Amino acid sequence: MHVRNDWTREEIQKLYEQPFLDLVFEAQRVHRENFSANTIQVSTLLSIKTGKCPEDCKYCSQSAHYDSKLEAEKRIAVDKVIAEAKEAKESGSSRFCMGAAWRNPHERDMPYVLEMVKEVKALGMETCMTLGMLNQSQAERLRDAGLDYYNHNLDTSREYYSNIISTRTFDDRLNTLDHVRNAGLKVCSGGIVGLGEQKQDRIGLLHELATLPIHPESVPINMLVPIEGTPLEEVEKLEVTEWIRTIAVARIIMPKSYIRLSAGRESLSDTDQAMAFMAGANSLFSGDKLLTTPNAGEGRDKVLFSKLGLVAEKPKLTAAELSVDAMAESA
Ligand code: SAM
Ligand code: DTB
Ligand code: SF4
Repeated sequence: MHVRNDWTREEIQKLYEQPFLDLVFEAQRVHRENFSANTIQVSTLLSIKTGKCPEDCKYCSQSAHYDSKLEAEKRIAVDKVIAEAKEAKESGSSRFCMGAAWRNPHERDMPYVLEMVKEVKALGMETCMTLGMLNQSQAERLRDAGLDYYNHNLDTSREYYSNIISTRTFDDRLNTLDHVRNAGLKVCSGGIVGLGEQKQDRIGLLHELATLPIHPESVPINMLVPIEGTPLEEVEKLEVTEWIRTIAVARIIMPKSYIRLSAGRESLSDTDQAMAFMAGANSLFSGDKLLTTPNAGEGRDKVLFSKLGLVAEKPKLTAAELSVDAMAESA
């Protein structure tokens, strides 16, 4: 299938606004052309530095600008991270995603994150980090340490961005994505719905993602988890069908990308999630916790996978990585 980076906003709007069942049907057709129908990629998240973030993202429990009652935590020890990664691997996760509440990593943080990447990678897992803005040299050093993916979301449309975050710009986000891409890392970038945005903003976000020079390999579609104490605490809940429409359009316009069910799953029924898989979602975060908020736990996901006949994807490792993995397992 031909992958397009020249989608117009009008084309995306037309896809988004078609009757729901036509949209989901088309998304499932595109999905089956590009992926195996019943396989889901599973990642696990861990917060390696929690809270007191200098950024003012209005949705976030970790921003120092709001009183969200979150208990802040300093950088956690690398040993602890490795123990969590091993546990995630044993429970069937193929990728380990480490997040820090920073505007950007300071140079003094680099040895810490680089060591962590090396050690998680040595377990035979795919590695992902989300640490805020990166400069070119930081992206390259992360790549050299064995980082596979970098998560950095565009979050919402360019027009709505300043209503949600004022401490950085949409172009700051695009610059970091450029550095990550130039370093040869895989990109994980998506957004949040349910911020009080309009349909036009969801369409605008999809348009930005699908017209990047190379589509992100992974596209998380988060649904707002309202956090007490943040400005978006009382925002009106978005219709689940709008979240599913966003997923379905993402699947159609970025046919080779993994579309990830991210935050917000805990509050959704199994049938809502089944509909999201039907709309082409094929990855998710497992475990009881996301970064700071509860997630549909492992037990609930096992039941969901078994009910729907879904299987977790095995990590995609090179032959050399697989032999390291086998050695680690026999040790
Ligand atoms: N600090 C880094 C950054 O912002 O790039 C990485 C961590 S941040 C928590 C990662 C993403 O999680 C955000 O871009 C946003 O899409 C999502 N997120 C954060 N808080 C959320 C919430 N309350 N509900 C839904 N998604 C949320
Ligand atoms: C993404 O798009 N969603 C994940 C991951 N990337 C880092 C984070 C969701 C965070 C939800 C709110 C919380 O747990 O603090
Ligand atoms: Fe900080 Fe990321 Fe939360 Fe924004 S989303 S406040 S950058 S941790």
